[in-house]
Parts: sequence; structure tokens; C-alpha cells
Amino acid sequence: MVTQDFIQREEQFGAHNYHPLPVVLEKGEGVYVWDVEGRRYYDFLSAYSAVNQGHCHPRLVRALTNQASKLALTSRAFYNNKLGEWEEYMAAYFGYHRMLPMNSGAEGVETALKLARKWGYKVKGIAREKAKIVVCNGNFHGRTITIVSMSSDPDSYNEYGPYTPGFVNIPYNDVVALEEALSDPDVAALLIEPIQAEAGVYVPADGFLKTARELCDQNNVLFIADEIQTGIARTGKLLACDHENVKPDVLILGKAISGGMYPVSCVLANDEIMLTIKPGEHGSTYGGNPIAAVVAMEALQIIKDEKLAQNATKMGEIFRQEMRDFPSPMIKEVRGKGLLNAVTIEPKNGKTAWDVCLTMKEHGVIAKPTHGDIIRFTPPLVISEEQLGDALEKIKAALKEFD
Ligand code: IF1
Repeated sequence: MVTQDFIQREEQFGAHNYHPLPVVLEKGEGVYVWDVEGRRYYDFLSAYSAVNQGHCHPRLVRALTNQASKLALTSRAFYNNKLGEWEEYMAAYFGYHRMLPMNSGAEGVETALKLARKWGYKVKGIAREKAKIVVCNGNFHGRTITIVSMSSDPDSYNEYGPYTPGFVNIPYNDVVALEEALSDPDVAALLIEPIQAEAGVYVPADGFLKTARELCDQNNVLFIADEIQTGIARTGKLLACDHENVKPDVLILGKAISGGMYPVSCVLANDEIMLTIKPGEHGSTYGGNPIAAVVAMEALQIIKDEKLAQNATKMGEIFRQEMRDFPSPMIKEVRGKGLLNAVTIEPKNGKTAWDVCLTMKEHGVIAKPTHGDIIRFTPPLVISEEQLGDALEKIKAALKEFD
């Protein structure tokens, strides 16, 4: 079978909820992936920043397979010997009292929303059913009906109503609007991405997160950070909030906390918030399973051992500088932090970001546009300077075809 055969089969038997780049991958190692015809590519998406540690990291494969042959799933009806170790590891690693484990990022976000409402009623004293949560336009927090109820993107929410009430949308990076919204005594929390990745890697003004933190403190509102995509060293610090020394009341993690090896997400918070949920009031069949525990601990240890935050900072600076210095009529803007970067493409002669991605693929680099004209460049954080240089040559060669 060749590429087209694999694509055709999915076309015939699969739901059409994605429009992937026409490449069929069958092998991954570090920054590289190979397609079914043996062609090698630099992966500049990293599964939307889940594969920060590189594809099939040997330590993660070993952690997964060792545990899988011992005990894979108990459910939370019983204890297992790995969850407590993981909870303690996460509490120390991120500096919170407790962790609640889930599987997908969206489940992590839903868990944080439930904690915010519970805390709003039981601690802040908001009248039942009146709790509000402030969110930002341009947000992306997942695909459940409650989460798309707070979205400002019709592609995310259209025809999925009726919507979950209780969300207040304000513009991102707007202190005046934020101050106004948080002054409402029925607001339990602010849910925010420290950098809006899906929207197109929008980095807020310096000091915005710090001000948001202060405004939450002044109004007794929980600061909830969705670091599912920006976390785990992607932006050059362990968390994007670390760039402003902001500590969220509730921290939501996913994606790279398991290095692309196994679906794992979690929420971290201190006792006053986390203990508002009592036994039997929340959970998940796979949440906190032993495989998730050992894979996540190993994935986070790799981040430290291989100094991936430092590498992300160094490689990100090289990437942005090289792309800004490159004279291409297609490049409108280059922005980002660490190895979370995006290039806005100037459509030319009917050629769009999609065409650039197709041409980059031919040159051996795969990435995908977001919102039409923005290409996100997020390689695994293990990329070396030599590999980055090679990939940049390929990206430039692809762009040159549009001159
Ligand atoms: C898709 C986007 C990225 C996320 C943040 C929560 C979640 C995500 C900040 C939910 C997930 C993924 C979902 C995936 C593509 C990708 C994505 F394009 F959809 F928006 F990365 F930007 N918070 N993002 O980025 O986590 O439930 O997926 O584990 O849905 O197409 P999840």
C-alpha cells in the first residue's frame, strides 16, 4: 500500500472530523518521523506540543512496556501502587498540595471548571447555580460541549447548542475588560491560556499575567492556567506562567506530561480548592492508572535531565531570528516564545499557508496551518542546533519556491 491507499481507506471508513496534511506516518524517533514510503521528515508539530521529549523516547517506551506487563488498569475502585507515588512526585515538581489525574486535556479542563464552581459555592459563598467563569476570546480549551460553550470560534461551537451557561467572554490581553469582569461577586474563576497557541501563538503583553493574578487576588477569584499546550518546557520555562513568576490557583496539564506516549492529563491545586470535591463526586475509569503514573513521572524527569526548557529557549531564539532575517514575501510576522512559534503567511498569487505546508512537506518538514494563514512551528524540544539548522534550510527552500 502507498500513501494514497492509506488516505483513501480513512476517507471511506473514518469520520471526516479532520483534514490532515496528505502524509502517512509509520515511524517516529526524536525529531524525525518517516512516512509509509520511507521518506524522513522533521516533525514541526510534535502532535500539538505533546511530543516535547521527542518521538518514542527510549525511557518512555521502557516505562510504558515494563508497567504494561505488570498492571495496566485497576480503576479507582481500588488503590494501585503507582498513583500515590505520582501524586507526591507532581505535588513536589509543581509546588501544590494535591493532584487529580485524568486522561485528555479536555477532561482536565472540565475537572478545573467543576473545581472552580464547587469552590465558588462552598468557599467563596456564591449562590448555587450562579457561579460565573471568565474566559478570553480566542480561547481553545478542548472540544466538549461545555468547553465549546466558552469558545469564540464558530468552527468550535456552531450547531452544538444548547450551550452550557455561566461563562463571561472578554478580549484576551485586556486589563480593563478583565478588571471589570472580575469585579462581579458571582465570578468564581478566570480560565486562561498564558499564551493563546491555537489562536495563533498570541503572547500577551509583558506583565499581563501578573496583573491578572493580582486582580484575581483582589477579587477572591481563582486563577486557572490551562498549560496543556504551553507547559512542560515548551516556551523555555517549565510553565509559561513562570516567565512572570505567576502561580496559578489551579494548574491544568496534559499533552507533554506523558511525552506523547500515553493520554495523561491532570489538575493541581491546594487543599482549600481540591478538597471541595468529595468521594464519588468526580472521576474517570482510566484516570490515575499505573501506566499513566509511570509514563508521566518518566516524561517529566526527562524534561529536567535533558534540560529541555533551556534548549527550547536557545533553539527558539535561533528559529525566530533566522525566520525574521529571511527575505520572503510570504512571511508577514514571526512570533512566539521558546519553541512555541508561529509564522503568519501573506497569501500571494492565491497561494496560502496550506500550500506552504504542502511544499515544506516535499522538502522534508511537516507542520500544519492554524486559522488559515498562520503556520505553527513546534518541533520536539530535543532538537539539536544542527537539526534546527538543517530544518531551517528546508523551510527556506520551500518558501523560496513562492518567490
Ligand atoms: C484537536 C487545536 C491545539 C489545548 C489547550 C486543552 C486542549 C488543547 C490549550 C484539549 C488541545 C489540541 C486538540 C486537537 C488539536 C490541538 C489544538 F488545534 F485543537 F487547538 F493544540 F491548538 N487546552 N489542543 O491546546 O486537550 O482534549 O485534545 O487532549 O482537537 O484538533 P485534548
